[in-house]
Amino acid sequence: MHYFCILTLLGVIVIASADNKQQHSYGNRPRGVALLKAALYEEKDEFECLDGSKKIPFDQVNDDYCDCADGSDEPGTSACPNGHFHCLNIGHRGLDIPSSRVNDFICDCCDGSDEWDSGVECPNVCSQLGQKAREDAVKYRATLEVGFKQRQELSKQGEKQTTEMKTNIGDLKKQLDGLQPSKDEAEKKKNEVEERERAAKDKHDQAWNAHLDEKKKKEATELFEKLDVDKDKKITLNDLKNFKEFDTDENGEVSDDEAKDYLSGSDELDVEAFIDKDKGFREIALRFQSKPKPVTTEEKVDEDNIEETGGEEEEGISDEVVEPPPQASDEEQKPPYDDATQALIKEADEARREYQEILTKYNEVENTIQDSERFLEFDYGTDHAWAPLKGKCVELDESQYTYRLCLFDRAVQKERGGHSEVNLGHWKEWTGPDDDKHSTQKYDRGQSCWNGPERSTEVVIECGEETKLVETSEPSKCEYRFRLQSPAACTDPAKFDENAHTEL
Ligand code: MAN
Repeated sequence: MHYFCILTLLGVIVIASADNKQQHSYGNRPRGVALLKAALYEEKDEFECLDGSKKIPFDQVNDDYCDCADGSDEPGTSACPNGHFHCLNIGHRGLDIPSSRVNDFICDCCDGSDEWDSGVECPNVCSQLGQKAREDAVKYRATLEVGFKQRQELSKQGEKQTTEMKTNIGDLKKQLDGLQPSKDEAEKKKNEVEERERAAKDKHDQAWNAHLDEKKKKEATELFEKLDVDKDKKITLNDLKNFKEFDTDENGEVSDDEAKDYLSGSDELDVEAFIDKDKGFREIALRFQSKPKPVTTEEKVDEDNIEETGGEEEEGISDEVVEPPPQASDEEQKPPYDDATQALIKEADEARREYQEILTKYNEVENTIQDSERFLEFDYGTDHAWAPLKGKCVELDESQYTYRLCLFDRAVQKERGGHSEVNLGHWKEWTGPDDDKHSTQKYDRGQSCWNGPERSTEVVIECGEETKLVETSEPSKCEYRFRLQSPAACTDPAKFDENAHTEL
């Protein structure tokens, strides 16, 4: 019995010593509980876990043993892995930290309250930090004041711009509808006159071609008659053997094969075939053109193989010179179109000009509509404040590069002093969290990285008095991050005041 009493006494002493350690400035609340949660931790016989899952004796709160699944029974120790410790940070700003940071030998709270049992001395720096934070807040408040006014201005402009554009699109579409009949009419007229113009030109051209054909036929017939030495109305191999022009290998005689080459592979050609076989006639004509010289006796004697090919008396080549057919068909100028055709050409030119004029106007209107519709496809924020900034470019020099961002268009990296540009991404979308969507932009599909992804850029946006790039970095290869300030991101200072008030 005596022994039992001693144990009980020892237990009381241990608890009392734990209590002693609970010297803190949380008032009646257990250590680590924010003032806002005071009512939930009011001292009673029992404590109910905040998720309602369990009730435990109140003295098990902060007993360094985790009882509640949500960690709510250990706000002041590191016993629960999912619990939270609230630093009061008087003089600065209260802060919730994960329980695991309690007594981990690292000072997390500016008042040092998280290291209450580790032995680590954490100086209370809240008043200095608080002072700095208050100064920063005052500056930020002033920026918000100026920036928000500008944002309201931008918003007004943006709204005007988008409404005007919408109205414009309506007007332009009407204009387009109005232009359509005149455009159709002008096109119809142009097609109709062009049809007549083509017919008249064709007639003229056909007459000209018929004339050329006739002329060619005459020339061919004349040539045929000259080549038809034996006048049997056929040009045969024997006929051609009379002309040095067909002695392709220039051995002093025209062989069967050489002659055949000029008769398109045949042994003989009558006048119709000769005329028809345009190629044959042309080649013969050209042959005469390129070798107009008659064959001299001297030349014949010089040939080595005269003996072998037989006497020049019977089989040699005659001196007769065949005049090449005149090439008049190529040289003769096509006569000008007759007056009626010329009048039609003029009429068609005028119809083309009129159609072109109206088409250009129509296309201009159509392009303006398309540009406006494309402009309106973008999300310019809830108050359209980003609309006037579309296409605006800002630059920043960072190490060896100049970075440029053209809003809603693309991001670029340029070697300083160099000319070539690397595309860091085309406009993709707003990527901020649901409740602050317009705080981050994404640009992707940039130039491919060697052995890596296509370059892309995330633009993190904060309030500033002017739209400018303030920082650029490449956190991982070919993935860039820009920090952009802009009045379009400034929120209402009244809201800031409200929040500041709530925090206090
Ligand atoms: C260039 C620049 C860099 C990038 C490398 C990747 O030098 O675009 O930003 O990291 O290419 O090869």
